[in-house]
Amino acid sequence: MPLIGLARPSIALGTLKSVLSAGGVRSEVVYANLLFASEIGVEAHQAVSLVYANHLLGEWLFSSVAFPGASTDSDAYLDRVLSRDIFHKAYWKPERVRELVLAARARAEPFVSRLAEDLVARRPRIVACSSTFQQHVASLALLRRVKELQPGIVTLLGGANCETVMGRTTHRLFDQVDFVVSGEADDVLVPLVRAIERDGRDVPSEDLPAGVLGPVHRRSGYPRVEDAEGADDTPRAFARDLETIPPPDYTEYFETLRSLDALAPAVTPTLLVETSRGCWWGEKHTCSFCGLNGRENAYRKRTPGRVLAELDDLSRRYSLATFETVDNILPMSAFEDLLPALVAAGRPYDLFFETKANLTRDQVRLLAEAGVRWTQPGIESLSTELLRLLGKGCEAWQNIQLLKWSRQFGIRLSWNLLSEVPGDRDEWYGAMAELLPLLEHLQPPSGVAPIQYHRFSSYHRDPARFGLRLRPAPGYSAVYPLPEEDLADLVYLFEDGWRDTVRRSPVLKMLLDGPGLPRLRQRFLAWAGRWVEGPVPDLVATHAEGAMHVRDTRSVAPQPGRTVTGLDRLVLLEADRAPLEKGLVARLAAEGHEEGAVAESVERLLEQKLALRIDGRLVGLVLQDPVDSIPALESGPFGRELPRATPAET
Ligand code: B12
Ligand code: SF4
Repeated sequence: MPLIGLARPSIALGTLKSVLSAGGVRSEVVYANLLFASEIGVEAHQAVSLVYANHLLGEWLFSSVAFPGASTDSDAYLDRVLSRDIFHKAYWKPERVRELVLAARARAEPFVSRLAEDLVARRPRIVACSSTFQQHVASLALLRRVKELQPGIVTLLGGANCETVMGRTTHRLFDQVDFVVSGEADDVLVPLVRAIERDGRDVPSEDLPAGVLGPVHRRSGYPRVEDAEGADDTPRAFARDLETIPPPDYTEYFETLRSLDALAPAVTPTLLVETSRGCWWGEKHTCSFCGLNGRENAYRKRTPGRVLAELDDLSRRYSLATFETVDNILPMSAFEDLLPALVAAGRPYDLFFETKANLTRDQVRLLAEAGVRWTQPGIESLSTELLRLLGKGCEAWQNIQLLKWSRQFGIRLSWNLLSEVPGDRDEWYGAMAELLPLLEHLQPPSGVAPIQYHRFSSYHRDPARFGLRLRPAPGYSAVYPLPEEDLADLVYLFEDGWRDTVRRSPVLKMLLDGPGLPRLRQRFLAWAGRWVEGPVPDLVATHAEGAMHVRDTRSVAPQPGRTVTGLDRLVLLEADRAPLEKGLVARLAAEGHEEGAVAESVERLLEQKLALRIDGRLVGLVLQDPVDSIPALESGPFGRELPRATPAET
């Protein structure tokens, strides 16, 4: 269902279709997100999608269809959204967005009615929706209409929005939903469908697999389990063995896209593939802001043989060689098996992976050689103090090393600097701001973004520990006609009441904000500006006859070129590995260099801004010629929706 990106087939529905088919159950997938986007136009779809998620604009489009009779003040809601959404303003004038959004909302009701009629005409036994991101309200609207048209049809809902308590609350509040699957449906769907075939809606609770909620629970009470901390929770289904789950079937996605004249030319699709589930890091230390997998982080992975076969099969079936993996984190074993196998196969695919940030130089090079030219390494910060608060398990110097090697080997990064981290100190942002100009030749983050509060994160589970007063993001109250207690159990995004008050009050902001964070934002803009306007700054060395010739086009460059020789050259070469400074001095002294001379050499390199000192280490910043080019934004393994409005008069 709408509203979700257009350039990717659903790996959840593609997989479940294959699971059903393997279990002897016939099913069809309907890409209602594509159908709706084709009706409202790509521009309107983008205008809605680009709005900050906490406003819930995609959900709001369908709220009057899901909850007819509920009163909403559209003008007040849109005024609030349009006045606060900064990103948006770069692309469209607010009046244009209002016009597009209102036109799209007016189409929601007829769209849902027609879709429901079409589905009912196909005479299904079960109608099911997948709900992640902002697909919940449109799904509730559709299932409601289907029930009105044909009360005998059994309805089913699953997806990230149905994880544990959210699934239970959805089921408790909305009786157009007969069954909810909380968690991973791969192993439970076929038994559930068989039980429904046998008993209809009246499947007894003992026949419902763990993680499935049914009408019986409305009468007998919902199943409960204790979570890891002993708190009351709702069960989630869990697939133990990824190897037994068949590859996804994306047939309907490509058929639908091809059939929509208004959409096909504007959408460049990519393929989704899954090599692992859960998070091996989160199994031990979940990052503080992470709400992944309803806290079920148990890590499971597929064998490299299976992954390679699946890449090959999907690529041939859909004539595409671009893949976005949906793994939370790349398995470290991939450096031993999957990635070398991709190199050996001649780098046949263009791949995206989320990875841990503390990778070695050789690991980064291997990623690039294997065709992983775009990664999301969860950098989050260049301050070790902040990284500690965030529970990232790495230090600032490691993140800088990753930035350096990714530029060296031509890997594009998706990364952010997080701000407003609970427990932070403004001086840490200030210290980071001082670093940024030195890194101008490395890829800038996409922004300095305030931390978000997600359900299942440490912030959500124990707000008092972080001094937070979390409440559902304000957009939800414009979407659902529900009291805050229900919303608190239904939704995914939260805001901190106190920070929100500060953010909105210029006086409080002035009193409480220090100079560090604004300075960081300023420095980020300068950095990003140089990359957008071009030419991209360089700090690159060529080597000849025992000398290093360094070309430096950063704004902070003391001079555009210099030759580094002798001990300075030796120290700079060592600094590429970011050694502990003490160890570096001791090592070079043991090799016969005078300790004082080494220390002076270090100071000279710092002055020349060829290295920086952080976390007790000396981090060399210079890239080595030749530097591989980073793939263009438009050529990555992500799909694309075009045209995005240009920052002009639209
Ligand atoms: C890949 C991914 C992305 C990708 C692509 C997403 C896409 N459109 O496919 C990108 C990078 C774009 C992305 C972006 C974001 N993501 Co993301 N992402 C994921 C990730 C890592 C994997 C999703 C996935 O495809 N998994 C594999 C499939 C097979 O699993 P699944 O979708 O969960 O489906 C299973 C079950 O849910 C269930 N199921 C699903 N549908 C149905 C339907 C029925 C009928 C049934 C019975 C069962 C069922 O069975 C399926 C098989 O087991 C998840 C985390 C996770 N591990 O799930 C987060 C996740 C989906 N993302 C999340 C978030 C918050 C975001 C962002 C908002 C992050 C941000 N702050 O910017 C953005 C916004 C994206 C947007 N608005 O479009 C949240 C969503 C929360 C929610 N309630 O919706 C998740 C769950 C992570 C988290 N907890 O924080 N994301
Ligand atoms: S943020 Fe990433 S690395 Fe951290 S626990 Fe979540 S999935 Fe794992």
